[in-house]
Amino acid sequence: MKDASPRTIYLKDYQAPDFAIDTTQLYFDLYEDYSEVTARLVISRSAENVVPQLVLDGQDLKLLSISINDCELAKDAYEIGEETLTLNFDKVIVEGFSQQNFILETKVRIEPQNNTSLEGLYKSRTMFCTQCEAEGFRKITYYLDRPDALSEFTTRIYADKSRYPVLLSNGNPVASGDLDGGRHWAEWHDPFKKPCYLFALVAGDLVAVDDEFKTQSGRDVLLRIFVEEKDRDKCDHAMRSLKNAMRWDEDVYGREYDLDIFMIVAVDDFNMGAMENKGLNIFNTSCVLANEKTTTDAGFQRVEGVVAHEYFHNWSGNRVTCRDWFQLSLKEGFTVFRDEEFSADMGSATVKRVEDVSLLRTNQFAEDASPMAHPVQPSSFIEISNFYTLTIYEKGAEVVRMIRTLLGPALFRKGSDLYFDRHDGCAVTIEDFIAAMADVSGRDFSHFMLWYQQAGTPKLKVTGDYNQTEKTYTLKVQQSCPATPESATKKPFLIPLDAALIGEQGRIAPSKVLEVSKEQETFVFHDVAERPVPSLLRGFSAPVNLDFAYSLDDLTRLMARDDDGFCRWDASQKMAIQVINNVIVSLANDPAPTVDKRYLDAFGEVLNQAITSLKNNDQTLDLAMIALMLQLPSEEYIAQQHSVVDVDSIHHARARVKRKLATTWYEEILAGYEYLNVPEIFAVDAASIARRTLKNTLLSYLVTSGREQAIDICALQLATATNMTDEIAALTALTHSASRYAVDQKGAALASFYSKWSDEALVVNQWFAVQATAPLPTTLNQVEELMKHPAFDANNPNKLRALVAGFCMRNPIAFHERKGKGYRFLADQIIQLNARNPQIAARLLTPLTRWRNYDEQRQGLMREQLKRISVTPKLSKDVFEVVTKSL
Ligand code: B3K
Ligand code: ZN
Repeated sequence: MKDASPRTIYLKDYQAPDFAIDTTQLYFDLYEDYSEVTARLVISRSAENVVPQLVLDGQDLKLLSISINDCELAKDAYEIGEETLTLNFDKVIVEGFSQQNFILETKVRIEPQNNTSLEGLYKSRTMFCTQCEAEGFRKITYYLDRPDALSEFTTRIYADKSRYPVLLSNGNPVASGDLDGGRHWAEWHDPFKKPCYLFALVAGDLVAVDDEFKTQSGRDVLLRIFVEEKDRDKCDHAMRSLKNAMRWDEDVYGREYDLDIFMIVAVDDFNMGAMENKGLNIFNTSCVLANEKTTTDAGFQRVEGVVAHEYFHNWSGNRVTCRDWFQLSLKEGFTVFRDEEFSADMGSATVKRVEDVSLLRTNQFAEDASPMAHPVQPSSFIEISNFYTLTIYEKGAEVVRMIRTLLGPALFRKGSDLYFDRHDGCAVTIEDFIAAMADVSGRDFSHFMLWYQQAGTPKLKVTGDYNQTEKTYTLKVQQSCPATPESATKKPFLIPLDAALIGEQGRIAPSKVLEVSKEQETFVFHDVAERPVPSLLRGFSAPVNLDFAYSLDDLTRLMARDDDGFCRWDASQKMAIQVINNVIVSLANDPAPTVDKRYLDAFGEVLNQAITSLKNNDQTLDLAMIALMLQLPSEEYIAQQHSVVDVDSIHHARARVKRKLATTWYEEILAGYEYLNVPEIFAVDAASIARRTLKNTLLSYLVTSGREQAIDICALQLATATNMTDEIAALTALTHSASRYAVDQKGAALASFYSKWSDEALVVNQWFAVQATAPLPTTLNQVEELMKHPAFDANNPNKLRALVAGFCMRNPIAFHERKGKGYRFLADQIIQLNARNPQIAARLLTPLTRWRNYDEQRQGLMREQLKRISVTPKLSKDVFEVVTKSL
């Protein structure tokens, strides 16, 4: 349990450490009911003239011995606090001792087998593993647990040989050997200095899948993915992704791998996706294992993206690291930007952009509008674990993307080269990154820095005016930004607004990046031959809310004629939102409102275009884009457009529009489905994924029609699917359907799916998630029942994410049930998790922090649960911070 009286940490208080740990030698003695860690640290003073003390971090450690220069210390020479070990040099009586340079050795006892926080050294099933970022190393040994303390690590691990034949740590293997009593040992040395958050250790019974990579300078690197024997057949995709990422980073950023070995280990119990420990990445199984039978296309893409992300950290994060945790986005924003671009290059770039923007607009914009809003470079925090957010990651990536837009790709690359060269081996700040970009371009970034310092999503209100006689088109742009916790008033941002004009037949002028820097600005386009529709924020050139009063006719034109794929898709979404919003308004006094025909027609046009191209076997049409344009915006995204979220109306209006589309175009949807539902050799390339995405989008519409024929088709797909994408799509459509005919079949379908896949934990998680996200009144009961299922494990974050987060974060209509049962359920879970796994507990709180978005009754019910959580005894820092900031 962490500190009982949480303290706020401020960026402005940053001070460089007084000491450096030049080398770190670690000895781990691993046993079943305890483990011992000996740390031998060569320490030198790096600052003069300060108090004769050294304060090390440490938490939940039992100190067994402590010595300086190999002399045991007297009791009064050190002091053990709740989270610290303080050495009082004045009391150190050791011959020849100097504060300038000495060796500190400590030995501590810890209990990894009882560590359910999954931070520090812990056990995942039968294996020992670690997670140290951000501040988990202090649960392993006394240390300077801060990212600006870089040290050279040597690690020796002792363990039982039969249970733990594989012993791993960072860097290169040095030596190993056998011991009496069935034990053995291995030693690793990492030649690159690193902060302790990048330390890793693994001990387990694992098999390795091996490959190799030749770097651009001709060095051979051994690549090893360690998994349990049963998962040996699920490593190929991660390995291929890793090699692609290594090649890509050489080609696009000139970055080469630096050790002789690169390892990935898959573990079941992990708080997030994966961790970039130097040379020894530790992965959540969900982000590394993949094969067609058990993994959906989204799963394959996630593996590719996360493998690349962690690999890219070797430079953006490890070789050049963060000075302090306020700089987290320095490594995360930049690395997300890098992995997004990598995935775009590996598959369909437009689809990738649409997916990334969807995530950002749906979830990061919501965070920015919530009590947890914070700048990309926060100025304070209580618990850093709470700041691994969409703002740090996804908005951080958008900010880097804007820099590239402003500089152009060539200068951006020069800037990144300079950044890596200038700061290699150092712990630096976001300002250092920007300085490199400024130095190569001569551009002044002082105004741009507001993107790092001000939270909140700017709003761009744009109007357009065509002057027929002058042949000019004038855009008036006005920017504003809502207040956020750290500042009520905002200075105007520097916003790159990529814009073009679309005529009846297509783009009528080259696109250009307008730099909006003031509250109000006007831009004039000349020689505009016809009245255009503006294509704005092309490629989503800035993370802002765009407000332009497009008519349905304007949007139809953009959908058909815009040459920017993102804007084409966005037009389809804007159109759907207008239509759904109209239905919401009409629903108040008409139980069966009509759906605007222009939208039905536009949908039919996109659909027919796809059918024609399928019929003619025309490969030029991007079927993935078609699928995305046919999908309605999520309830969560629609909710964003409302100042008071009416969960029920949004759900019913959206469902109504979907049903109307499904019945209006039933025959066409069926025809499209049949063209696509043919036996194919499974592949995970962009074209194959596109075909499956479109097919399953169409299946979802078919089932929405409620027709028995459609449900039979769905059941047949479920029974005969040869890959998990098709199988889970059919299971989802069937399980989420409210039609009687489907309801009668779903029990058997779910039972047979479970018995088929009960040995595959990751598939069982999907089975949990499908049930938790069913938008039905019975779902909460179902979720409560499933929590008693033998396959559920409340200590496993993946299971919690599937069931609890699935229900509370991805099922608005069921979670926000009027009486507040969903809120109470969530609070119960958080109160229990608070003690066991504070990080996950705090993360699960997110939906309750958004209480201000709802009607008064729901607000009251949500706050009641927040208050209940806030008075829980021994509240962790993690939960404390989120609850108090949101109440
Ligand atoms: N850097 C890690 C995240 C660590 C989270 C610690 N609570 C994974 C990543 O972003 O690559
Ligand atoms: Zn990362």
